[in-house]
Formats: sequence, structure tokens, C-alpha cells
Amino acid sequence: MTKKNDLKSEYFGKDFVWGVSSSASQTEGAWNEDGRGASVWDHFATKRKKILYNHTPEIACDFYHRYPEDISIIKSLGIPNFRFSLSWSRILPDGTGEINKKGIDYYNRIFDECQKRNIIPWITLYHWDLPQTLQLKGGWKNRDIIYWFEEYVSVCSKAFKDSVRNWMILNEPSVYTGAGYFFGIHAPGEKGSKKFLSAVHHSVLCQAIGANTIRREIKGAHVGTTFSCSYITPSSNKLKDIAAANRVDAILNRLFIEPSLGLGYPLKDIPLLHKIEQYFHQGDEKLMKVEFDFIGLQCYTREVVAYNYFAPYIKAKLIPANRRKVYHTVMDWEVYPEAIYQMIKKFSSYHGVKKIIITENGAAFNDKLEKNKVADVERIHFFSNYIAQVYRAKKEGYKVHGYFIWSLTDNFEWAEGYYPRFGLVYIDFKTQKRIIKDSGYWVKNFLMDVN
Ligand code: IFM
Repeated sequence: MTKKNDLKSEYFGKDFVWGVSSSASQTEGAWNEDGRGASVWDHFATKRKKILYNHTPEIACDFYHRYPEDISIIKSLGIPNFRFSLSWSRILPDGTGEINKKGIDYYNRIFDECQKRNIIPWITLYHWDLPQTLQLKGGWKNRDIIYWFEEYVSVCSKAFKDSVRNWMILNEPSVYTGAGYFFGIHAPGEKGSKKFLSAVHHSVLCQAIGANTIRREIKGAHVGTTFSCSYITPSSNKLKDIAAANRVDAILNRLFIEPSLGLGYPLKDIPLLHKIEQYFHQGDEKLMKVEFDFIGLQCYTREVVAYNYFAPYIKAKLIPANRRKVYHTVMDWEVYPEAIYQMIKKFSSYHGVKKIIITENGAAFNDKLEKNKVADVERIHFFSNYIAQVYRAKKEGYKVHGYFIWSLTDNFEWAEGYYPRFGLVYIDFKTQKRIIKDSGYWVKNFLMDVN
């Protein structure tokens, strides 16, 4: 474990954006309350029972009822920005058509609460919770999603245009398409390259269509989208490991940003990707392109890659951190602070990227609640060292302008259920009691200079 350092938030300057992130499915609960429709995650967890220990997002952190308390905690920690997502099926229970007024009212109450406490909302439109009715029509595989999504974004922008300036279109499309449509380990649990490639192409179209819809409806909107990214290194100097690492980099880090910048898909690096062309309609190259005001990067770790003849399509495998015997979190993600610096540097080098905001960074450790206290020293070191690397990138002139912690509270960590705890705030899921961890107090102290 690396040591803390003496970095101060004031070194980043007054305009640097500091915040904390969460998402609807992971925190809200109230899954069928006030007219909300089911999402693919509700279905995956409750009907198909695909989550570790059979956990479900039905109650989660009960943010739906407890948002005033949680927003007051954000305030008490001196965190000025709050990123969270809207639940598509709370707003449009069937994905399209009838609008659920109670859903709109709920988000308006949250925006009011943020305003009351002087906290700026940053909204993600899609954080993986597709309405189940749309999944029954093929979900992201069905090209009609470009119309469904446009309708959803248009409803949200009309409803919330006076309350929200900062919008993110998609959350980590490489994860919901890869884990949800290729490996089948995330909702909706589908597998195979055809499903994956169609979901990828339609997501790329939607990330542009969504941004254009927000721009059309809201003057002065600040529009971005978010990408998951990992620093990729080869396991050896052998040419075949280096080439394998390049392929993994193309699929994990370049697949979604490059078409949006007008560079097309990274076809040269991954021959299989040519198959994506069967989903193209005339004019798609143009439709995929969009100028974002910022891109959100969500970087947690690095991956070490080796050539593997048996791995389908990319002939590469990731070597897990525990097999490499390196320091790692409970997700088995290597703690490697320089990864975030390398990713800021890499994405800064794209001419079309104007501004980068780290929209997620954080870690799950084995937190212990003892005497109403969580002494999560490892998380404090984690933040201290990753933020130092963000500072290094900023000082060297790369385009980073903000940093959001994942996450405000412990929450529903998708296929892993409630076992990994990422929060600055511990949740006793039996009582829903909130306990600020030592890392929460560390953040408060760290942000003292900018408040
Ligand atoms: O919890 C997730 C989040 O929903 C998306 N980014 C990574 C986080 C930690 O796994």
C-alpha cells in the first residue's frame, strides 16, 4: 500500500470540478413504486437470479425516500457536485409513450434539494437500466433504439432544462455492451459477437443522437458522455504480447470514442470488428459523429495482457491481479495510481477531445464497521495516490478539469450485489443507517481549501 501525500485541493485551482457519483439502479430502490416500470436489471436479478447471493436492486440504498439525508451528507462533506443518473423506466415505464408524472416529480424534488444546498447536479441519462419492455423488443440490438432513446432524452431535456446544465449521455458503453451482450454476465445476459456488435453500433449512434437532442432542447447545455478505460500493458516484451495488448486497448479504450470523433471503429486493430459494418445504414458515419463539450473518463486500474490463441476474436487474455500477486481491491482490480495519469494523457492526445473530467474513480475494500466507525485507511491512501496522479497530468498540461469519486454510499454493485463496498458512506443494509467512513472525513478535509 502506497503512502498518503501532502497534496492540497487548492493546487488544482478554483475552476476544477470536484464531485461524487452514483447511479439510479444502484441506489434508488423503490423499483415498482409510483408507476416505475421494470428495468433489465430488475429482471436479471429477480426473475433470472443472476446476482451473487441472489441480491436484488429492489431496495438498494432506498435513495428514493432518503435522498434528502444523502444530499445533506454531500453538503456536510463539502462536495460541490453530485453526479447521478435518471431511471428511464421511472420516467417512461414502457420505455416510450406514456410519461410517468410521478417519476418527473421525484427528480424535480431531488433537483430542488440540490439547489437548496447549493450542490450542482450532473446527470447521466443512461446508466445501464434499460426498460425491460424495450429489452423484449431486442434492446440495444434493435436499431429502433435510436428512436426510443431520442424520445427518452427529449422528454428528460424538456422536463429538466431549467434545473440541469451538465449532461452525460451514456455510462461506460463498453461495459454494458461487453458484459451484457457478449459475455452475458450483466443484464440482459445475452452472449455472442452478433449481439455485441449490434449493441455497440446502436450505442455509438445513440451517444451522438442523445447529445444532439440535449443541445437542441437546452441552450448552453454542457454535454458529455462517459467511457470506462484501463491502462493496458503487455505481460512481456514479446511481439505477440504487445500486439495482444494493442487489441485489448482498441476494444476497451478506443471502440466508443473514435467513431464519435469521426475516426471510425478501430478496424485495423481488430479484424472481427469489420462485421459491425453489416449494421451500418447509409449516412451512419456522419450520424455517429458528435462534438462533446467534455468526455468523462472512469479509470480504476490497469490490465496486464498476454497473447492467448484460444481466446475468441481477440486472441488475448487479461491476467488477473491476484494471479500477478499485486496489491488489489476486493474487485480484484490492481491498485495502480499511474493508470489514471496514463489514461488522461492518452485521451488528451485526441484532437477532438476538448476537456476531460474523471467522472468516476474509487475502490472497494473490506470495510469493517466497529463502534459506529469505519477506519478505511486503504481507501484514503487510494484516493490520495490517484488524485496525485490526476494532479501530475494537470500540471503537465493535459486536458483534465474535474474529478468525481465513486461512490457516495455503498450500493448495489451489479452482478456482485452488495458485497463490494465503494462508498464514502457505509450503509447498514438491514437498517439503512448511514455512517460516514474515515475516507468521507478525509475528503471533507481535502476539499476544505476549495470551499
Ligand atoms: O459501480 C460501477 C459503476 O456503475 C460504473 N463504473 C464502475 C463502478 C464500479 O464497478
